[in-house]
Amino acid sequence: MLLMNVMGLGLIGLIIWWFWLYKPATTVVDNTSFIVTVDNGVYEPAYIKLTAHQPVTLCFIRKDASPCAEMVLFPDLEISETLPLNKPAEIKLPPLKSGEYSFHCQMQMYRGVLIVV
Ligand SMILES: [Cu+2]
Repeated sequence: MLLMNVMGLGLIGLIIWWFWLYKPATTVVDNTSFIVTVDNGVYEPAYIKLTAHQPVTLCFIRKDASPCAEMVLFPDLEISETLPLNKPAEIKLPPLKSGEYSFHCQMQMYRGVLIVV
C-alpha cells in the first residue's frame, strides 16, 4: 500500500514535471503532432516523448541556415528528410513500438531522441 502511494506520487510528480515544468522544451500541438525547431545547433525539443502504437507527425521548423541542419535522419525508421529553411516540414512517423529512436543531422551534430512509451 505504501509502495503504491509512493509510486503514485512519483507518477504524479513525473506528470507535473512533464506537462508543466518541462513545457518550454516540448511543444505539443495535440496528441499526434509535435513541433520541433532546428536552431543554434540543436533540436528543440531534443527529447520527444511519444505514445506507442500511435502514428504521429513531427513538424520540423528549421531556422538554422547552416547546411548541417538541412537533413534530418531517423536511422532506425529509415526516414530521411530535407528541411527547408523557415518552412515547416512534416514528417509522418508510423506507429512505433516502445523504445528509444534517435534522430540526427547528416553529420550527427544535431541530435535528438524519440522516447516511445
Ligand atoms: Cu550536421
